[in-house]
Amino acid sequence: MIGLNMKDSVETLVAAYIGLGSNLDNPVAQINSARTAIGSIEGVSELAFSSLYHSLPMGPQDQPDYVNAALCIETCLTPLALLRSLQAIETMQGRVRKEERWGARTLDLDILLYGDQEIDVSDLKVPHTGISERSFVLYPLFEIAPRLIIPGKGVLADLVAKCPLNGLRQMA
Ligand code: A4P
Ligand code: MG
Repeated sequence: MIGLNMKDSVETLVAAYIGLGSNLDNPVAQINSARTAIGSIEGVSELAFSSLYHSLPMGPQDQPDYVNAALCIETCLTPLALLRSLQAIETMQGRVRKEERWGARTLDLDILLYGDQEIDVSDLKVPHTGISERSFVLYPLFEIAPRLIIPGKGVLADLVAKCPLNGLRQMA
């Protein structure tokens, strides 16, 4: 794992939300081991983890269905340090980046929210792009943070009310 130094950390702890997705090589196991790995990052502790959700693929349809979940953490990592740590976990769990947009993957870890910040730099957009239209993001997030406000997008409960399930279902 990447070592923590002063420029990777902020002074006050921030609540951040991470979206987890997988549709290859035992997605349930992928999501559960990613949860453990994220909780083991230096400077990160878990606050809440949603149920697992079964979802239909957004993007190319010739790929398996997904398992999605949302995780709330408390962290002293900067947004970019958190992104690097999440990408290292994706790589450790066999993620291969291909040309095809939105193709199948063992693990996708997206920073959905970082405190109440809006971030727009070349490697990182927060809130995550498309957050307000994706059932597989909104419903797991709503389960763990029903009163959340999404910076620049509005009240999460209102976004959920407007978003069809699109085949999303909570797994047992
Ligand atoms: N990046 C920018 N902002 C962020 C952020 N907030 N969190 C950059 C994480 N990464 C962020 O990501 C591409 C680049 O986005 C990274 O280099 C990072 O610097 P990636 O993980 O390499 O590729 P990707 O995930 O395929 O790209 P993209 O466009 O972010 O895809 P999405 O939006 O993550 O969607 N269907 C279902 N049912 N469930 C899913 O979870 N996921 C996707 C991928 C497609 N279809 C899906 C699902
Ligand atoms: Mg992604």
